Amino acid sequence: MKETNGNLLSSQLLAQLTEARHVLVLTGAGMSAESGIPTFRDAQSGIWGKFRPEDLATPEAFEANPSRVWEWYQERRSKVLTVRPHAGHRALAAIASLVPELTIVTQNVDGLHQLAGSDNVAELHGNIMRSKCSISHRPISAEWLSDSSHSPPRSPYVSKGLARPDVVWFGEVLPQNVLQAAMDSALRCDFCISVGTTSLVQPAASLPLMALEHGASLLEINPRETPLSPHAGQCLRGTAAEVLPALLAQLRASKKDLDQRPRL
Ligand code: BV8
Repeated sequence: MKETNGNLLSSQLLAQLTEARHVLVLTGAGMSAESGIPTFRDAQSGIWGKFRPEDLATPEAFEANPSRVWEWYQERRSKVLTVRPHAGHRALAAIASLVPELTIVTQNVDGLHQLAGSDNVAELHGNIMRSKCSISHRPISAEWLSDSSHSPPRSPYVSKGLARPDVVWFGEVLPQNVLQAAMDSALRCDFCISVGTTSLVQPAASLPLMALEHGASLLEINPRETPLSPHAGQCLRGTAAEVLPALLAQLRASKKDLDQRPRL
């Protein structure tokens, strides 16, 4: 593993990225940090300071106190509505136009990759802007929610059901179609980039290792070391909004260089 501060990909990894046919990018909460969304394990602020996210993002927490969990998500939703993608999100969307295939698999629930123009995005943990019935799991419209004075609103489908965020809580299985697509990408990709994740939450954290086991190159972008770091070909110790635009510039130059080489 080659650890470098700053933004420059090694010549070996740059060559592999330039020749890559399918790039898989796994993103975590650190990808959204510079858009102003606190990472999942950053200290919670305000009234939520006394709670750990892991203790709120569970079916048991919702069962025990639906209103507290609903209000936590309502506050996070209102934050998501105020933020925009940053240069790192836009760089990933631009890198996708330089390689034959790029898949983003995100643990984030904020929709920022799609807002930045990325279209091949697998939301492993759902999306905070969607709501569903706590029993039937059928989608509940924003209109239904806005007409309700309850917190959380009741479900329109099942009498004992409640509205809940359409996200995957700890202890819940991931949407199988999304997980299957993510695993297919991990098995097929030849270059994997892990950005802004502690690499602790499963099964997401296993994807870069699956890619590595199937011969892919592995790059980690994270200001701090993670359990994935020792397995990476290179770790760029910088932030998403700094490193990804620099990676885009390096790849553009390398692709141009490749195109100008005489065909033997
Ligand atoms: C499941 C949605 C079947 C909700 C989330 C195997 C081993 C051990 C445990 C398990 C296992 N299999 C299953 C489990 C249990 C559990 C789990 O993994 N627990 C962990 C804590 C050990 N997994 C599950 O329950 C999953 N379900 O597997 O079902 C099953 C069930 C039970 C038992 C067995 C099998 C469901 C997991 C999904 C949980 N839902 N989110 C919501 O958002 O409210 S996960 C949540 O954590 C977020 O999605 C978040 O993205 C994710 C992961 O955290 P990170 O993204 O890494 O974020 P974090 O804040 O931790 O770190 C930020 C990182 O960014 C840091 O590294 C930091 O250095 C870096 N950073 C900071 N700033 C920047 C930056 N990087 C770049 N630029 C910056 N500017």
